[in-house]
Amino acid sequence: PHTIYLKDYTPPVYQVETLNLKFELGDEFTVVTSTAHYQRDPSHLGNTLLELDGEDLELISVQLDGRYLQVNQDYRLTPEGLQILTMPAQGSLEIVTRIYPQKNTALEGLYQSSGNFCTQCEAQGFRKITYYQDRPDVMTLFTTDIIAERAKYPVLLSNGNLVAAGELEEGKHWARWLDPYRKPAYLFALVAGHLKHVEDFYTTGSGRKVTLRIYTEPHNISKCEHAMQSLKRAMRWDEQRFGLEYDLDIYMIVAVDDFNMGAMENKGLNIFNSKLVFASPETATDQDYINIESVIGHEYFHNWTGNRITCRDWFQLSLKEGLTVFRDQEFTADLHSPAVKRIEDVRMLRTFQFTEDASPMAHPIRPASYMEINNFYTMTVYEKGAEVVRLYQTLLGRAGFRQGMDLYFARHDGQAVTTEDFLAAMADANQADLKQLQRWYDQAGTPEVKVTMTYDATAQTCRLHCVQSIPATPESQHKQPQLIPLQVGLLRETGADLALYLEDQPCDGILQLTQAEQSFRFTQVPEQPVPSLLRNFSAPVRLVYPYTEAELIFLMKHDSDAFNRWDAGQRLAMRAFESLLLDLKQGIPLGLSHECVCAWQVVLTDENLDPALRAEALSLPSETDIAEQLRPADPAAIHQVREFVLTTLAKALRLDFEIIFYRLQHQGVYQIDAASMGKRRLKNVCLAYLGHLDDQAVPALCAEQYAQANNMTDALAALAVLVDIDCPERVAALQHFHDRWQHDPLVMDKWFALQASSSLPNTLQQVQQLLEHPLFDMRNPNKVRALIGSFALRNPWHFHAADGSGYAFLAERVLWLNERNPQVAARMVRPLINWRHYESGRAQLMRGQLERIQAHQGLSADVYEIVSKSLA
Ligand code: DPP
Ligand code: ZN
Repeated sequence: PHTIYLKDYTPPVYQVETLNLKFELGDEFTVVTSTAHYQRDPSHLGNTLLELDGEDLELISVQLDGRYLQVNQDYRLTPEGLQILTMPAQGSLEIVTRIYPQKNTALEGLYQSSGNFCTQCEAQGFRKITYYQDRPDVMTLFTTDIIAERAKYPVLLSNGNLVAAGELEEGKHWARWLDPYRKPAYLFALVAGHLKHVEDFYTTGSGRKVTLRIYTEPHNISKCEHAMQSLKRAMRWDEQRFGLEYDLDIYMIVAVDDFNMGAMENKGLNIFNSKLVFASPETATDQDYINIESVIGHEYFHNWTGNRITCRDWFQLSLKEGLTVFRDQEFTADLHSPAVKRIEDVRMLRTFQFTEDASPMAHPIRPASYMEINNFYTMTVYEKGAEVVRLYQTLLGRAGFRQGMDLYFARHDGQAVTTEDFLAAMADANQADLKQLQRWYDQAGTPEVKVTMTYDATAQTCRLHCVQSIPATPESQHKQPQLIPLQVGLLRETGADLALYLEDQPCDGILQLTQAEQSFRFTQVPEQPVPSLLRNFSAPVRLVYPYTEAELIFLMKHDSDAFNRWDAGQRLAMRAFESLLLDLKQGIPLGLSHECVCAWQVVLTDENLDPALRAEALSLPSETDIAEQLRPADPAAIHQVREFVLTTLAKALRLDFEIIFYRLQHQGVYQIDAASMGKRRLKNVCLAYLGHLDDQAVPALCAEQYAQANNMTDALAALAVLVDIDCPERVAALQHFHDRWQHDPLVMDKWFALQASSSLPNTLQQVQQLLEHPLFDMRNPNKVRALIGSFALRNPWHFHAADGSGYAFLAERVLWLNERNPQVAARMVRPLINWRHYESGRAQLMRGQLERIQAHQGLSADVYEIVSKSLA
């Protein structure tokens, strides 16, 4: 595999005016006829070479303006595709290829899922369908003809509008779709199969009526209502918040069971992992409901940020993904609780993106090079990318951000552009100098901001001294300071916020860090305050401040910023873990301070606090978070101290947990509004704590909740507690769940995932046995993620077993997947790559498995890139 560099970008020599695709879908193979009108860029006078990408294609014929071309004379086949050697300034190329969708296990290009045809073309799947310039800066008008047997494939779909359809001989039929918007090949989609749909309508702000359809296999048709309502909410929200309306007469979503990612925003024809469409109270958790709404929103929002304005090249991926994740985050925040959404997003960012940013795969949100672009659909490009978009809004305000968006659309609608274009639109619309923000796009690594405070009682001033630094990462050792908006508050002894004056000027609390070291002096500060720093997580940085335990407890109680009130609790827990780990090492008996216990009691029992926020506060940093922050990590010790803290809190606050649990126990009819979800969340957090008590009553309590539950959230929460306890109730409930849900693959994913995350001693053995379970299927990405992904990512204690058994297991699965689905294989190998963060015994074992994978013959580019970079 070779490396591709951003600096080598050159515009395409030929543009495509129109593209006609004809698919003859067959039982063994599919014949694709593509007819494209090419037009050479006038600036390229002499160039007659037209390079088309193609992979795994059987070429049948090539015609140029009606004349058959001869191999080696008129065209050449290369490992990357097809070169037309004598391409005139304009001409029509008809290329016929044969492909084998039924044998496509990589799930890229055209493939089958449950016997139906579907496509996944982003990033470079289109080249597995036909020879074409498979790059996002080549945009054209697509017309698609689909021909198939009517009995097997009654539904034939592609992008745009259905313009004609008819019958053919031998029981076949056809349909023609025309997409009136120019688009790159990665947004092409085709679906053919035995599908049913639900239909609804949406009237846009300007009064156009849009048909909305969700297509599924017939047996799932009853589970699409939530997705449909989510789509309508998303359409309304984008009009209200950004003035953006949908632009076609029909919007279709198709749910498929076999899908590498979450969902895909193909123009007018989204294809979704069924996990992100189907919901009913009995089968989907509250989190599933929220995820569905957010991903339906995400793909819908792409219609403007991604489709109408797309990326010039794949280095610009964050242009559409960071922006669209930001938009879906705002959508969820506006519809539910902004504070809860912010906390959850930051929790995920810190757990997974910070880890990635400190790994050998660290890359800027706009990478400068890649081997396999599929490896860059990352937490960094998506989630950190969204944080960088958020920086504009924090700096410019909502109104200023909206002006920037408006200018971005006015300037670039219909174009393929770069992140610089986005920055320029934001800056120009606000007459702001945002040049320094560019560094966020080019430098990898999580910035660290160290703050210290000095208070001068005589002058009544308070100085915050800020030092920023960015760790070395593979792409550069020496970093330039970035523009970091640091939102702060100063708390009085009463807990109230002081009015802020910077050098006697009123201040909104957002400090702009632009230099490596900087001081800010607040005046008119009558008493020594406690600083609240990085409020609402105003930038994706690690904030370091020498807080005392007492100050953190004070902030937990009083901070007016809900995010920081939560974060103070997380910091308090992290301090406790750190000192307990030291005690454990030195053989000192473990203990948790009385003040700490009381601090959590105060939060738990604060009836004025939103139950969801109480639940968040009681959800302590995960073992993965601790490993990430306290290196070199010893996963066994981390597990031990974290369990110690949970058990100590459970014992000390047992009565409170029980009171709250019983009070919230029965809620009647299942509802998915934010308030009901918050109550269920708090109740189930209480149950999880009670699960840490060594008490006979606990399994019975869980078994009862499991049996009584009228919704999946409560059933699963009870089962999750049982799964960590070796008791007859565990066996019975797992068996019951299996028998009840064996017909539903998505629910069974939960059953596999639960067992893979169990803390009981024989978990790896159990996981290995489950690989043989008749309902398990290594070819289905959801199953792989449920069983193997959960074990490697959600069960650090067992995955990092000191004997290396977890690592060996993962490596073996990665090699199996490597042959069949490289994209998923490359995802699964990731838990090994941060081997340098672990104590030396485990580090060596992890490295050993990476070397074993590297030595394997026939390694895909996907896996090779990650493994070789990890070992470098
Ligand atoms: N572009 C897709 C998404 O993020 C990924 N396949 O929505
Ligand atoms: Zn996206």
